[in-house]
Amino acid sequence: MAKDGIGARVIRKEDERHLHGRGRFVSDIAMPGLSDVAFRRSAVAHGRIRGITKPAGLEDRVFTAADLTGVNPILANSGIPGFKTSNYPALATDKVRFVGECIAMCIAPTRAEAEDVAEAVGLDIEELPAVVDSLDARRPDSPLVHDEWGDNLFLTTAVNGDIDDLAKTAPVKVSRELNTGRQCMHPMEGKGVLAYWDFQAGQLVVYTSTQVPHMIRTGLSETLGLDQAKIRVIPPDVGGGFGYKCVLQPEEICVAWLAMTQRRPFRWIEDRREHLTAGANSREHHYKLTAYADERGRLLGLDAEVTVSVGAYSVWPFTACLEAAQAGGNLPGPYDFRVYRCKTFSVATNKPPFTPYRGVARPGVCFAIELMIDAIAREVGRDPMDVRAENLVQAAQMPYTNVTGKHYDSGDYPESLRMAAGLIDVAGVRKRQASGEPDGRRIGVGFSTFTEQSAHGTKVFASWGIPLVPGYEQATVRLTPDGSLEIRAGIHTIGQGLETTLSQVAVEELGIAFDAVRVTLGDTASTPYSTGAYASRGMVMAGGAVSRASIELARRIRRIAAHLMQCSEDSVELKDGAIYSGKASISFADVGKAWYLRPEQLPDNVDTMGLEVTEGYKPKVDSGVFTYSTHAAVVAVDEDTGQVELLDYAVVDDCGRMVNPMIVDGQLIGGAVQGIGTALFEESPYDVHGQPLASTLQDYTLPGAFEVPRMKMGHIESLSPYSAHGMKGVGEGGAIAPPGAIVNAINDALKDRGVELTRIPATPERILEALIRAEEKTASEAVA
Ligand code: MCN
Ligand code: SMO
Repeated sequence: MAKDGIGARVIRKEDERHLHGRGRFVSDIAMPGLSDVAFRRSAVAHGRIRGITKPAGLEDRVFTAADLTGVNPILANSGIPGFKTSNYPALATDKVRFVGECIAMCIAPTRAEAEDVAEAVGLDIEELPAVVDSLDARRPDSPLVHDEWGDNLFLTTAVNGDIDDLAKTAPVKVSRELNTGRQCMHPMEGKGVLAYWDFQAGQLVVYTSTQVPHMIRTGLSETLGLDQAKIRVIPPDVGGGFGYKCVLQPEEICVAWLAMTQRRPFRWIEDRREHLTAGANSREHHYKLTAYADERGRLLGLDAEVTVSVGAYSVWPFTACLEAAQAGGNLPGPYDFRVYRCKTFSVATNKPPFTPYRGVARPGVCFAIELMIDAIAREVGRDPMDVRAENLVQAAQMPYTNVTGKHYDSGDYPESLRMAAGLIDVAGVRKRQASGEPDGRRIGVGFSTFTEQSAHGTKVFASWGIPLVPGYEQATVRLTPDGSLEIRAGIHTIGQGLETTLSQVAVEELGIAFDAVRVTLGDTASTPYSTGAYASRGMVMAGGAVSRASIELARRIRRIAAHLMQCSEDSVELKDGAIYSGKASISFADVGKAWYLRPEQLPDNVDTMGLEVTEGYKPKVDSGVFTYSTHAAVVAVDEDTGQVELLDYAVVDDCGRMVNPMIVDGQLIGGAVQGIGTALFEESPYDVHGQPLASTLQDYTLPGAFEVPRMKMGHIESLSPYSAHGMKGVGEGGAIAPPGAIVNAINDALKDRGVELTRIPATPERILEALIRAEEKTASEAVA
């Protein structure tokens, strides 16, 4: 391994500026003549717009749909037959379909003044009955979110495994209904966008807090009707994205339109209330599952119905059907069974559109299948850990193609379970459980294991039916005349450390010093096209591109160096920040100087391609590379208050070759904290009229330091045969497993009380309710 290359725990490059408060986020950008934008948003979940009145004297400060002539709505169409496309206008036209939908855009020198203008806008809206619950939305008599559809179904899909025969013969049958709560993402920095017209370049310049700058350029071009060459998108520092910032947002279109038409700078910065009520929504799933097993709890088949409440509109480019497609495809998880039937329903409701969120569908499916595994174990009277271990795909079966055709490339799933059990000392916990806690609380232990498709290829994305299919990744590497290295890639760093890890890949291939590497990401004017950072693809895809480009650059450097050192190219070695041939050495600067500044000294056989290389990475196998993980939780439950304390928590993960093990740990811990939020705290509830009930962080509980235990980390490094250096993705995984592990642990703690929770977040209120219900049931059985 090169010093500071792949595998090194290098301190992150980006932290120098962030820890000193010198990062530059959208709201840090000052510009002469900048106007702020505030939106007048719908206060009703469903309504017909009868009239909008601009406040007298302020007409030129207010813009409505009628002003946005020539602006196309967001049309996130899917190629899948039967998918209904929603017409998502940047500003509402005839109807509003969720609380928070943008109706009017108001401008002023400051945000406070812009908000005053927004409040003065007169709205005449006829309120209509709202559709809030996803199962209600499926009923034939439900109000319609989109009148012309005739129902509320964006899409239904079906996988028709032969489950009926199995249902007749299987010795064990377990049925459950499970629910996951609706959630927000809460990056530290909310969404933000600033746009101006650059007269010199003849371009609309859009600074936006995004994971996907090149895609935003494509999306703005389509909605604004402006050539892509006339749009430059620059993502400054991004304070977390988590999926929320990988779709085109109406506010982005509005602010860009203002700058395009008025030719001066405008910006909108999302506030926390906008984030909570109008912005990011995700995670809300309903499952109806029946599992069939043998007497030992060996899973034979699964019959599933998944309903996702995807909100009012389809987001671009990931659409309203990605979540359910992922749910249906991933529900079988890391388990080895061959019969699967699954119907999915992506239903429109009067809630904000559904955006991808770290893990995309898999926190839900992992919760669902992991609770089923424990339920089966209880049904057959065995320890859930043993039943889980026997059902997992075994190491000897690798590579393994599962019941939905996913190709698990490498690894030892049961070993991750054994390691996690060791880290939390499961035997010790069982002993402690048997002897009882001195404070009367009940303790329990739970596991959850998943496998996660990462860095998948074009065919997989295309099969999900999305309007823009993510392709390959590209990167440019360039040696400068003074021997530094510049990396340019169209992907962006959003907190996950790519500036550092892409540098490490280049260091590994080129032997150049880590500090000599500079990374520019995301600016559409200076980086090759990329679809961006999402789907845990950055390391494998952009890392793969940097690797290939660096290998080619190394070849070119060797040729020039061989001439300068008068040796054969084969004897040239790039290592430890210099260029060697035996004991002789020259610097990277010597090569840079020779090519750029003194080319007359180079022989004719040095090709003219120079010291700048752009290369791409395309997954070898379209199904991508599969990371897997087991989380283990030990909880204490207080039966009087319903409070859950996490006593111990372990994460064992295999993301192939870790480029920076410190960053990998950070990714896993950060993800797990979000997963703990999903499991125990976070929810965006809505009342029957579609009014959001959590509009401040007082109503929406995020886990803080007190709620999160010190996590124990374990790693397996089984290299993927399909990626550069055997890397696999890791960005999302941490968030996937906590709900399954934690709720299994709570159910384990309360099993003697006849309690089994099936809904998250598992709040104290829900736990107390379940305890009371179980008590009532026991009492009524005693009477009978
Ligand atoms: N890495 C590594 N070795 C590997 C794999 C990854 O060192 N074998 C490091 C790399 O620095 C890489 C990071 O871990 O950038 C995450 O890896 P990867 O799985 O390739 O994910 P991406 O780079 O594509 O990042 C996106 C991913 C997603 S989809 C979400 S959602 C998410 C996440 O990363 N959002 C994040 N992690 C986040 N972390 C922060 N701080 N903020 C977010 O918004
Ligand atoms: S939700 Mo991550 O941006 O794929």
